[in-house]
Amino acid sequence: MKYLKKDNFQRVLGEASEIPAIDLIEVIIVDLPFVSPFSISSYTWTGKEALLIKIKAGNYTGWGECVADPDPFYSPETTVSSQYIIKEFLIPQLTASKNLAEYIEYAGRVRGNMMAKAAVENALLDLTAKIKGVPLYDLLGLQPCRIMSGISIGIKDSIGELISSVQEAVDLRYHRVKMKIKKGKDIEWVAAVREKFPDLPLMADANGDYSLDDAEHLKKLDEFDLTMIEQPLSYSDIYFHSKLQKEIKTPLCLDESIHSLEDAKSAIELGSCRIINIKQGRVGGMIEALRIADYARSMGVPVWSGGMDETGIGRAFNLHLQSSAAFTLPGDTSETKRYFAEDIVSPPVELDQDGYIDIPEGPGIGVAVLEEKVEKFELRRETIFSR
Ligand code: OSB
Ligand code: MG
Repeated sequence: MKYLKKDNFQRVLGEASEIPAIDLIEVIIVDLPFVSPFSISSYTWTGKEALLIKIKAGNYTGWGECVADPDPFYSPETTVSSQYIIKEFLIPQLTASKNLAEYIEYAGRVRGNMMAKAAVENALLDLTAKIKGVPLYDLLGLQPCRIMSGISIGIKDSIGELISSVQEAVDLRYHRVKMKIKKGKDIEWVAAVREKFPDLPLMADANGDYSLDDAEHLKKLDEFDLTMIEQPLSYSDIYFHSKLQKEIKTPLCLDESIHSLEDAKSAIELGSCRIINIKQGRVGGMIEALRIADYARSMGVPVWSGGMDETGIGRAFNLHLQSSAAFTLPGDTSETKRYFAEDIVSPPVELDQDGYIDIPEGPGIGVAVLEEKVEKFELRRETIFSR
């Protein structure tokens, strides 16, 4: 079985729960310009500002990426708020803990701040896998496989522009296309794409732009055979999605309002969604992501891996995650070159002829972090621990 049955953290890190002797921990904030701006219903980004964590232990270096943006327009967490939580709470406990179990228990007491927690966990997992000399998927007890690709196309100025972006994605053999929608750029826009691409696996993401009062309007999307509608209602809502799901035929998918296994259980029990977008960076890391995936699978709810326009570091974690057999739908992992002219890792993510992506081989996340590129895009850096 490719998916994890037991408690993942215990299995993965419990046996070897010593924390490696850490020499240095740095937080580095980088800002990579996008090839073109990316718009969702709530905001437009022109680049990816990301907080990176670098943990050095002897000759090994583990990397983590925090998916928070500098602004609170997707999530309440920001690069600055996560830097604060990491520096003041997570790292002091990590370096004072005798073993990982102690740190994990403490991290569980820190409420919210899942993006900050994920970044620290990422770096620890990458470091641990590198010390053991195994790929990250292997550390997590997963089997490598070809990963299905998917693309998230931002809101465009015109329907014509949208159609040509979808055409490019289809030509590259992406396995499914997600289009962003918002009030005023929805029914007509989806209809136009569906008319041009009748058989395309297509879905729409509203990033919380609607309310239950818009149910009649949203029901018009039922005629376009979308695989799902992602987060139509508020970023924090679970309950009203259950009411909407009863009225609409198209499966709903939750993104923003799922931060933990508990949230996933509430959503599935209430019938708020029939599909879940799992972003490891939004739910506190790979371990919680796998817990949610396993639970959803046991409930017959398909999941897929979302993305946060990550640099190559976060993107590599998303790829390893998708080696879990619970991820049965194509995610939002697309080619590096559509986001960045230059990335901070090598090799870039590329699609093969059939639109699949290979998981990078090699210890840890399997991609090499190019420190000269990190320096090139660096905004600021802080040493938060040194021996
Ligand atoms: O809602 O999934 C989202 C990007 C930034 C913030 C929110 C979302 C997204 C994406 C892009 O859809 C996913 C990606 O290409 O990494
Ligand atoms: Mg989304």
